[in-house]
Amino acid sequence: MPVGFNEPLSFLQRMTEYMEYAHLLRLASEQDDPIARMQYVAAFAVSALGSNWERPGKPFNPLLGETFELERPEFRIICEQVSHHPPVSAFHADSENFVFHGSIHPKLKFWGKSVEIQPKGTVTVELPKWKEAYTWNNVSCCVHNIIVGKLWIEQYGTMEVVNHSTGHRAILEFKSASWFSKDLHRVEGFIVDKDKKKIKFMYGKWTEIFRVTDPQSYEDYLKENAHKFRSDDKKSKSDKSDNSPAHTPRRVLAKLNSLKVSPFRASVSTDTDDGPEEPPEGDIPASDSTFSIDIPNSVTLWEADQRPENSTDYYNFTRFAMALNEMDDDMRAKLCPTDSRLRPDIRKLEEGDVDGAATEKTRLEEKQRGRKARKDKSSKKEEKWKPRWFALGTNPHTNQEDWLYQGGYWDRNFSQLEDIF
Ligand code: CLR
Repeated sequence: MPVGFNEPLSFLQRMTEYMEYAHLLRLASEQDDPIARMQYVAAFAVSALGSNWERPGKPFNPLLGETFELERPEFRIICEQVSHHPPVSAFHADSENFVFHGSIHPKLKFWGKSVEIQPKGTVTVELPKWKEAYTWNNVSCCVHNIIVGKLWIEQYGTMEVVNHSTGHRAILEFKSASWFSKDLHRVEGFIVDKDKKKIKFMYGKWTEIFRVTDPQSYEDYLKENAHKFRSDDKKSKSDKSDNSPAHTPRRVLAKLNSLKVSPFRASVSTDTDDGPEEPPEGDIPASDSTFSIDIPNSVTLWEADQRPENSTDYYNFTRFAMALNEMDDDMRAKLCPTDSRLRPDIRKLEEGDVDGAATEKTRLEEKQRGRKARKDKSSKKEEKWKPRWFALGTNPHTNQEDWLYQGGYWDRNFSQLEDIF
């Protein structure tokens, strides 16, 4: 793929954008009530996706062993590319109040006009003060109009945030715009307790805002506004006029139905995996931005920061993204030599040198292939490559395979690292 599709960030840096609203995890840890904690953890999970709005730039594939670190007042994070085929990126963030870690292996599927990305892997938040762990999965992502037209991103599917200590769950449905354009970017769902009783209704848009209210206020609101919910949406497909979500695997729907917390008011889709639905006109569907965004008795948990004015000149970056390549002299002196900030191709693209970036990218990829060929030839076990900061293990909360941080990065002993750039 030509560098022209790229944005001057590595996927490790893009992943770090999850942390933009890390204060929500601090707020979670400050709440005495487990439901209030769940509200903030769920808000964090939604906020982590906010930076993807209007961000169709392709981040650079991290090189094997590439790392990225970021220190901010609210947290510090270390990421490493732990596998190249298939690509897996692991991260571990910590602070006084929380630990946040996980790994992502994005699976890409090309559907002709669009590309669908399933970010496999679980993420975990630990709140040591409460001895609690929360886990959730990432939802799918689709980039539309990859051949012609304006690129746009949607995220859809079911996210289930589980508190493993109390059994509370936040089950959130990210809606696909291919059913009702008014659903563009909408997220909604319930917090349920271990007996599946609905405790809170949460709703908003992953691009803008996330709010919470009580289930009764939501029910009343639905009754009062019943006329607005009739399927008079011109863009919706007549043969699919129920508002069951596209893309939701049957398994998940069955589960939601059995839990009786289905946030959608219609029958279950029997759609099989036949690719993302294209909106009728191919363009970005227009969304009614005020549509049920103001349900009585709501509290706003998260609101996206406005993008800076020059954002459109800089790959639609958020203010947070704009700072990710920053490197002053102090930092350069202590930085790990495998850090994304030191990648020459990304640096060249950031400086506007597209051809130089392409040349460097090719050089780095060839160097990586050479490294791999040498290792494959070598029979000695100790010469096989293994990640420096993470190791494959079992996540104690999910009992699933996970990449776990082995510690030590912040001691900044960076000897015996391979030269990857
Ligand atoms: C979305 C949020 C998930 C993690 C994740 C994984 C893969 C990322 C995706 C996010 C955002 C969109 C993304 C994708 C990889 C490639 C794709 C960056 C961060 C870009 C937009 C693809 C561009 C394709 C060109 C043909 C235009 O939790």
